[in-house]
Order: sequence, then structure tokens, then C-alpha cells
Amino acid sequence: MNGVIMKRCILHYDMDAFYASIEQRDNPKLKGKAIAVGRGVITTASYEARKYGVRSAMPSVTAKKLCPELILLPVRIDYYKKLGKKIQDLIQSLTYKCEFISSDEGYVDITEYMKKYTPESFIEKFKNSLYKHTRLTCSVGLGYNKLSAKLASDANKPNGYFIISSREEFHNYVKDKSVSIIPGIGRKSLEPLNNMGINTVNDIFNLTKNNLIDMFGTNKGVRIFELVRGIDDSEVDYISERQSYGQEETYSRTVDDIETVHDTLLHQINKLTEKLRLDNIYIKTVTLKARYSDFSTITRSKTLNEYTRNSDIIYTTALTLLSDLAKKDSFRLIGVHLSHIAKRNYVQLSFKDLFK
Ligand code: TTP
Ligand code: MG
Repeated sequence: MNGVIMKRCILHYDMDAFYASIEQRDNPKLKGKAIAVGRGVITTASYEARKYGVRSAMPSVTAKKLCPELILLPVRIDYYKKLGKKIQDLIQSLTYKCEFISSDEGYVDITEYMKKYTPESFIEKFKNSLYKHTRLTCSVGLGYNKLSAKLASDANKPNGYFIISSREEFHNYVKDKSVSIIPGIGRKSLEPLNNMGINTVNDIFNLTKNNLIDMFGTNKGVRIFELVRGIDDSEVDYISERQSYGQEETYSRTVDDIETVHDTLLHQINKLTEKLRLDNIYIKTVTLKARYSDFSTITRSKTLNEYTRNSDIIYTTALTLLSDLAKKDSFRLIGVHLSHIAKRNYVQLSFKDLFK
């Protein structure tokens, strides 16, 4: 990467043949074999099967024709998701600036680590750690923004890595390749481009911004203009350690009436769940804090089985914690704190959150 110092350094990881690799890991007889996971349609295929042209979203009948020895396995989706969550927990324990896109893919802002590591040594540490804990391999891309990192993680699959450290390197990497290589340019945009004889990224460079706006409208036109030039200022959407979800109320008098405490809690929890919604965050632990007229302070926590931001669930939990307190009078302060926080695509949600 020519010793270029990046202002931002973003890592994108993507597990290799995720569902198929899990099956091969769990059953040594499947190692090195052409396997696919799916029933009517293939979800994914091992790299051995891909040599025959077997691909995701392909009907299994077609896959079997292409590769008669293909071993087709049923989908164990809950199990794969559980492993995906384990991987996310592990990555989050390495560095908190992460945004998970799906069970097998995510971004990590590793800018601050570049003082201590070279990009190569960080990638090695990241991949080794993931392998040590899961016995699964991933591919990694390192870029100066999310777009270049995502593109780079596809460059040396499986179990490889690639670094794109500047717009210039981005340009050189993409210019002669098919437009479909650019993350964010979907099939819907590709079709009209291909129909006009625009196939490579270089072909798009010959179009002006206005040409693209005429074809796709302002938003999409400008977006495509920027994407092919490696421009993407979006941030890794992580949960800041400073993000805090708590509410406390100090009473101006001693409160003996439990109904008043209930009202306070309900009001606090409604405010907090509103904030959770705005930040698109879910929580798993509810902590109740109470201070009495003698200034003694007690906190009690309960961790739920599933993530939630449902006010009924949180309120009921807070009331249970309150009813467990030995002393239920002479309150001077009551408060609720929500912790163990996570983003939407990271979590197993409660039933109420899923179906509201
Ligand atoms: P991908 O990361 O797209 O594919 P992959 O991990 O199997 O292979 P690789 O990244 O090495 O190219 O998707 C992750 C998982 O999502 C995949 O293992 C199975 C599932 N999936 C589907 O169920 N249907 C699909 O059409 C695709 C593309 C993936
Ligand atoms: Mg993958």
C-alpha cells in the first residue's frame, strides 16, 4: 500500500462460504468436498462446488446437473445465526467501533489501531483471532472508507485480504473491471448501463455527472458518479461508549407512595424507549436505582433473555426490581438505566419487538 497514511482506516470482513464452511467444520467428512446448503434453492456452496459453477440462489436441480457429486445439506439457519452472533461478540470484544451488516459480514473502524499496528499486522491478528475461536475463515478488506473496504474484501476470497489505501489505488483497481464490481450499484442500475454498452467502470468515467443524473435522477446519478470514483463519506455506524441510556429523578420531598414511584418510572421509561428508537438501539439489561431519605442507595439489575426496546417489557422489569426491594418507602430518588446495548442487525429480538 505504498506507505500511504490513511486518515480513516476501515476494515470489512466477510466470512468465506459461511453456511457451507460451518457444515464442513462440523463434519470432517465434508472437508474438501463439493457441498451446498439448501433445499429447492442453494443458499451457498463450498469453494470446491463453486469450481463447477454452483452458486447462491441457484435451483438445486441445476446445481446437481453442473456437479453430480454435489452433497446437498439442509439449512440450519438458527445454528448459523447463533454462530454469526458469536463472531459479532468476539469482534466487539476486540474493538467496539463495529457495524454488523449480517451474520457473516461487517465493518470495523480501526483508525486508532494504526498507531500500534501496521494494516497487515492488524488484519493478521483479526483473522487469526476469528479462526482460533471459530475454526472458520474470513476474507478482509481494508480501505480508506467503507466503500473501498467492502470492495477490497472481495478481492482475495477465500481466506485472503486486500488493501486499498487511496482513491488512486481504488481507481487503478476498478477501472478495467465490470461495473458490477462496485458495491452499491445494483442490478437495477446495471441493466440500463449495459443496454447502452456501458460495461466497465472506465466506460462510466466517460459519462459526466449530468449524463448520469439524466439517466438515474439526481440522487442515484450523483451516487453512481461518486461510487465509481471511490467517494463515500459514510461512517461506521457503531454504538459510542458515551451513548448512555439513563433517567433519574430526585424528589424534592420524601416519597412514600409507591404509585408515585410507578408514575416516575413509567415516564422515565417512555422517554428512554423513545431515545432507543431514535438511535435504533436495543437493550438487554435494566437497572433500577433507588435512594432513600437516609441517603442509602441501592441498585438492582435484571438481564433479559432477549434484546428489547419495548416500553411494556422494560416497565414490567423495573416494577419487578422495585417489588424485590426490601424497603419500599421514603424514596428520595428513583432512576432507570438501560445497558447491554446493541444495534438492530446484531440482536435476537423479543417477540414483542418483532411483531409490533
Ligand atoms: P455471502 O457472504 O454472500 O456468501 P458466502 O459467505 O456463502 O460466500 P463468500 O462470502 O465466501 O462468497 O452470504 C453469507 C451467507 O448468507 C451464505 O453463506 C448463505 C446466505 N445466503 C443465502 O441464504 N442466500 C443468498 O442468495 C446469499 C447470497 C447468501
Ligand atoms: Mg460471506
